[in-house]
Amino acid sequence: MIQNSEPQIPDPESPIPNSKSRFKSGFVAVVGRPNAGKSTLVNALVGEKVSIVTPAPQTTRNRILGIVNRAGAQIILMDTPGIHKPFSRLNDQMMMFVRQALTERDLAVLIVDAAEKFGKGDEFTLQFLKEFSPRTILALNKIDVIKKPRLLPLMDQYSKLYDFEEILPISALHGEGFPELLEAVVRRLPEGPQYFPPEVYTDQPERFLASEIIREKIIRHTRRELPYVTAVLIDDFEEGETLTRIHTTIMVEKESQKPIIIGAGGARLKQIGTEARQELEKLFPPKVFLELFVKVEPHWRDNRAVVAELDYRG
Ligand SMILES: Nc1nc2c(ncn2[C@@H]2O[C@H](COP(=O)(O)OP(=O)(O)OP(=O)(O)O)[C@@H](O)[C@H]2O)c(=O)[nH]1
Ligand SMILES: [Mg+2]
Repeated sequence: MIQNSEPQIPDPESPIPNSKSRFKSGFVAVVGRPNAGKSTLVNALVGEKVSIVTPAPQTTRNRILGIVNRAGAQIILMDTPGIHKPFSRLNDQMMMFVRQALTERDLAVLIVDAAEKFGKGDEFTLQFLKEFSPRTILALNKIDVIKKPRLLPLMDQYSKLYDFEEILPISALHGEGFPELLEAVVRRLPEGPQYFPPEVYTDQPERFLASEIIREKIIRHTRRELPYVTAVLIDDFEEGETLTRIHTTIMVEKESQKPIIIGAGGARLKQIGTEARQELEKLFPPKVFLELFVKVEPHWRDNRAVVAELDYRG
């Protein structure tokens, strides 16, 4: 488990249940279309990077817990992959994680990119949500980039499509609307135990977190040429006092994709490695030795063993 060195201090601004009420806690499924801003929101509310963020859709491939502690409450956010129609074993597994989160939830938060026009993907998402009919707060995200008059008609449109508990405008990037959102969530949580000690903020093993950080850098450098087709497997992870050694395999599907990752004279892979190592050294100080090996694994997205290996709980 990854832990904070300092326990989170309850936020004095946070919604405080009145002194007579008991501790509230619960699991909150954060769902929505790919790229809506789910992971950005979870990171911002937790106050730590628990889930990678890129401008590419289908970045998140797992169900990732991010734990928010507030006075009198513990909110366990479940970040999930974007809701989409799956066409491979990997995508089936991603959607299985969304179903799992929607099954286990006490509450759901649906994140919608308010800057995007309502379309088929939104209809599909609402249809999907209705199969589980959770109590759901709708968060209209990215209000920093939309014209304000757009908001009311959108709220009106959504209110007719699902019986939302509340509809709130937010900007996950700039923290707008967070107090209202947190208050709306905590108000609907059941009374319950503190599931996690306050210093724990995610459930991910260190080696999985490391593979995700590397994958984020790969996507950021190659998303236009290589959408969806890369995966990172940790072959060896040795944490030492002065050095953490991480040996990884980056998978692509075709021989022609290998040079795209490696770049001219290895420049791109070097850049990916440097950026990943710098971030990894913050998690595993003082130094990280990172080895990246690129391998062609044809059709890995339909390979049962490979896809199963990407599930860190499996
Ligand atoms: N302008 C703006 N951009 C945002 C906001 N929230 C998220 N983004 C951007 O939207 C993109 C996608 O964000 P993510 O958090 O990765 O979205 P996601 O819903 O987790 O995406 P998947 O994991 O692919 O399903 C990134 O480039 C974010 O920086 C916001 O409030 N305003
Ligand atoms: Mg995500």
